[in-house]
Amino acid sequence: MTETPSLLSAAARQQGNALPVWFMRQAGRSLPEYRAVREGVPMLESCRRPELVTEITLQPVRRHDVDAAIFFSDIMVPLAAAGVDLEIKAGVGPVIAEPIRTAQQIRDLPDLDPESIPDIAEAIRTIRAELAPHKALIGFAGAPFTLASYLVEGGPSKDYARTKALMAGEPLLWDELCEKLARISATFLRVQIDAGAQAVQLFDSWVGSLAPYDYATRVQPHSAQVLSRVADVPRIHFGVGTGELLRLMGGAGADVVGVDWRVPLDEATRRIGPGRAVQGNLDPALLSAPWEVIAERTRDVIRAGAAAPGHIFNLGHGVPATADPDVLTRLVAFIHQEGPALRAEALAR
Ligand code: 1CP
Repeated sequence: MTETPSLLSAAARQQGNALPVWFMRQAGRSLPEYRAVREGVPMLESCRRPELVTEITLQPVRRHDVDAAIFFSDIMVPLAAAGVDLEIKAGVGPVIAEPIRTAQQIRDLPDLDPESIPDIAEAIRTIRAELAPHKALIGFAGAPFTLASYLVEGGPSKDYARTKALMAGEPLLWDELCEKLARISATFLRVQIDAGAQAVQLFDSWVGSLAPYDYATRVQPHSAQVLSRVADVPRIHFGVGTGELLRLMGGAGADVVGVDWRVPLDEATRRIGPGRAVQGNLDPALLSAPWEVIAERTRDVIRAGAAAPGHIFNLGHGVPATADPDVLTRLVAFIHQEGPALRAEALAR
């Protein structure tokens, strides 16, 4: 008999009192064993070596006993694989050699051939073979807006000024760019699902910078397109600072909406509307607070999450590089110990 991973039950809104937990950026710089295996290997290269991807993906599962592994890769990997000239610079993030500034560059943007990334499929298969059956493997991709923001700005940005100028000033060109990015992301997700990823997360990390009108007209349709192509597995959709966009993000079609720490999960559930599970949302900055504070705020998140038809515990964004891994391990144990009783109590109210 195989045990259904608790994350999949929660995404299907059938979790009962069980409370799955994983952390965005659980694999990465907060772990000494990650820093050790990454030593001297550039980020993009490390994402294309199946043994390394497998090891890094499994590190936080072994150490913290989280209920899901997230595939170790990056939202820029499928763009690089398609032929976009880019780098992921340590301490900076993605840097694009020739940022998109002309219509011709959008027309020339290559497609992603699924046959060109056999290493991704191989890594997924190996991870699934090594992962305990009650743990879920989450695949992921970047949503068109967040990918476009890197391509247009040329790297990380604070205001997304050029991206917004293209979206508002050349909406048809913007749509053409996003249609291409949606195809690339959907292909990247399909390769992961076909190789064994059991759920997917579509990261639209920077979409919280947009007004609802722009999101509704120029972003949601493209994200919805990606999500509709992977409807055979549970889909999680996440962005930062999306308090005013939650209803529209729920409308993009995911099964689970990821919420940052700014909106309590009961209020987020009201905004998202019926029928969708939530994921979140402890403020990552609290990881450096005294344990009793972390425990109390975690209890608050669990109680508020019971208002939704499903709840996957997570941070409101990624694990900070400076986080103490022992705190994360203790947090997972605490959620496993106290989560079910807290949920049962909150559900009975
Ligand atoms: O040298 C290093 O260790 C590089 C740091 C790093 C890591 C560990 C980058 C560069 N990417 C990653 C892995 C990664 N990226 C994962 C798998 C690890 C895990 O979650 O456990 C995932 C899911 C991502 C996705 C990703 N990349 C997002 C969406 C998630 C989010 O945090 O909002 C984004 C926005 C990126 C771009 C990116 N790649 C790397 C950095 C530092 C950034 C952000 C740059 C910026 O601030 O704009």
